[in-house]
Amino acid sequence: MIIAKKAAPWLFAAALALFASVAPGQADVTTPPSENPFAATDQNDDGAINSEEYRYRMLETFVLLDEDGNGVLTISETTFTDPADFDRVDANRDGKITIREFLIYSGYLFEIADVDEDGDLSPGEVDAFDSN
Ligand SMILES: [Ca+2]
Ligand SMILES: [Ca+2]
Ligand SMILES: [Ca+2]
Repeated sequence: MIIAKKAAPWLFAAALALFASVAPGQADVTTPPSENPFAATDQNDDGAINSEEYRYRMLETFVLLDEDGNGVLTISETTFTDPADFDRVDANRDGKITIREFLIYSGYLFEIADVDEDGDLSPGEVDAFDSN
Protein backbone atom coordinates (compact mmCIF):
# COMPACT_ATOMS: atom_id res chain seq x y z
CA MET A 1 0.00 0.00 0.00
CA ILE A 2 1.28 3.40 -0.91
CA ILE A 3 1.09 5.77 1.97
CA ALA A 4 0.09 9.20 0.92
CA LYS A 5 2.20 10.99 3.43
CA LYS A 6 2.38 14.13 1.36
CA ALA A 7 -1.38 14.21 1.33
CA ALA A 8 -1.48 14.05 5.07
CA PRO A 9 -0.80 17.54 6.20
CA TRP A 10 -0.68 17.58 9.90
CA LEU A 11 -0.78 19.74 12.80
CA PHE A 12 -2.58 22.74 13.42
CA ALA A 13 -4.31 23.96 10.41
CA ALA A 14 -4.23 20.62 8.89
CA ALA A 15 -3.90 18.53 11.79
CA LEU A 16 -7.07 17.86 13.08
CA ALA A 17 -5.39 15.21 11.07
CA LEU A 18 -8.68 13.73 10.74
CA PHE A 19 -9.49 16.30 8.21
CA ALA A 20 -6.19 15.66 6.66
CA SER A 21 -6.86 13.43 3.78
CA VAL A 22 -4.85 10.51 4.93
CA ALA A 23 -5.93 8.74 1.83
CA PRO A 24 -9.38 7.95 3.11
CA GLY A 25 -9.88 5.65 0.17
CA GLN A 26 -7.08 3.46 1.44
CA ALA A 27 -8.03 3.63 5.04
CA ASP A 28 -11.55 2.55 4.35
CA VAL A 29 -12.37 0.85 1.11
CA THR A 30 -15.98 1.86 1.39
CA THR A 31 -15.05 5.52 1.33
CA PRO A 32 -14.59 7.05 -2.09
CA PRO A 33 -11.30 8.98 -2.17
CA SER A 34 -13.14 12.10 -3.19
CA GLU A 35 -15.37 12.02 -0.16
CA ASN A 36 -15.16 14.89 2.23
CA PRO A 37 -12.78 13.92 5.05
CA PHE A 38 -15.27 15.28 7.52
CA ALA A 39 -17.98 12.96 6.28
CA ALA A 40 -15.53 10.07 6.26
CA THR A 41 -14.70 10.71 9.89
CA ASP A 42 -18.31 11.21 10.93
CA GLN A 43 -19.04 7.53 11.06
CA ASN A 44 -22.51 7.73 12.53
CA ASP A 45 -23.50 10.44 10.06
CA ASP A 46 -24.93 12.77 12.64
CA GLY A 47 -23.18 15.77 11.16
CA ALA A 48 -20.65 16.15 13.94
CA ILE A 49 -17.44 14.47 15.00
CA ASN A 50 -17.45 13.20 18.55
CA SER A 51 -14.36 12.34 20.51
CA GLU A 52 -14.57 8.64 19.69
CA GLU A 53 -14.84 9.23 15.98
CA TYR A 54 -11.97 11.65 16.30
CA ARG A 55 -9.83 9.26 18.26
CA TYR A 56 -10.46 6.49 15.80
CA ARG A 57 -9.41 8.73 12.95
CA MET A 58 -6.30 9.76 14.86
CA LEU A 59 -5.28 6.16 15.41
CA GLU A 60 -5.82 5.46 11.75
CA THR A 61 -3.74 8.50 10.87
CA PHE A 62 -0.93 7.42 13.16
CA VAL A 63 -0.77 3.98 11.60
CA LEU A 64 -0.73 5.42 8.11
CA LEU A 65 2.06 7.83 8.97
CA ASP A 66 4.16 5.17 10.68
CA GLU A 67 5.76 3.92 7.52
CA ASP A 68 8.15 1.46 9.08
CA GLY A 69 5.50 0.20 11.45
CA ASN A 70 7.66 0.47 14.57
CA GLY A 71 4.96 2.20 16.57
CA VAL A 72 6.61 5.59 16.77
CA LEU A 73 6.85 8.48 14.35
CA THR A 74 10.12 10.12 13.54
CA ILE A 75 10.26 13.50 11.93
CA SER A 76 10.89 11.97 8.52
CA GLU A 77 7.58 10.18 8.76
CA THR A 78 5.76 13.43 9.31
CA THR A 79 5.32 16.43 7.07
CA PHE A 80 6.69 18.84 9.63
CA THR A 81 9.12 21.22 8.08
CA ASP A 82 9.83 23.02 11.31
CA PRO A 83 11.35 20.84 14.04
CA ALA A 84 9.65 23.05 16.61
CA ASP A 85 6.33 21.72 15.40
CA PHE A 86 7.53 18.19 15.88
CA ASP A 87 8.82 18.98 19.36
CA ARG A 88 5.44 20.31 20.35
CA VAL A 89 3.98 16.85 19.87
CA ASP A 90 7.08 14.99 21.09
CA ALA A 91 6.41 15.72 24.73
CA ASN A 92 9.52 14.04 26.15
CA ARG A 93 11.72 15.31 23.31
CA ASP A 94 13.27 11.97 22.48
CA GLY A 95 12.86 12.51 18.76
CA LYS A 96 10.00 10.05 18.50
CA ILE A 97 6.29 10.56 18.70
CA THR A 98 4.61 7.68 20.40
CA ILE A 99 0.96 6.93 19.96
CA ARG A 100 0.39 8.23 23.45
CA GLU A 101 2.07 11.53 22.70
CA PHE A 102 0.13 11.71 19.47
CA LEU A 103 -3.21 11.12 21.14
CA ILE A 104 -2.52 13.51 23.97
CA TYR A 105 -1.63 16.23 21.55
CA SER A 106 -4.52 15.52 19.25
CA GLY A 107 -6.87 15.49 22.22
CA TYR A 108 -5.60 18.93 23.04
CA LEU A 109 -6.36 20.06 19.48
CA PHE A 110 -9.84 18.63 19.78
CA GLU A 111 -10.50 20.72 22.85
CA ILE A 112 -9.27 23.85 21.15
CA ALA A 113 -11.38 23.19 18.09
CA ASP A 114 -14.50 22.44 20.12
CA VAL A 115 -15.28 26.06 20.68
CA ASP A 116 -18.73 25.59 22.19
CA GLU A 117 -17.45 22.74 24.37
CA ASP A 118 -20.29 20.39 23.56
CA GLY A 119 -17.94 17.48 22.96
CA ASP A 120 -18.62 17.40 19.22
CA LEU A 121 -16.88 19.10 16.35
CA SER A 122 -19.34 20.67 13.97
CA PRO A 123 -18.37 21.45 10.36
CA GLY A 124 -18.24 25.10 11.35
CA GLU A 125 -15.83 24.42 14.18
CA VAL A 126 -13.61 22.43 11.86
CA ASP A 127 -13.62 25.15 9.24
CA ALA A 128 -12.83 27.79 11.81
CA PHE A 129 -9.97 25.71 13.14
CA ASP A 130 -8.63 24.93 9.71
CA SER A 131 -8.50 28.53 8.69
CA ASN A 132 -6.64 29.63 11.79
CA1 LIG B 1 -20.65 11.68 14.36
CA1 LIG C 1 8.61 11.10 22.43
CA1 LIG D 1 -18.43 21.49 19.36
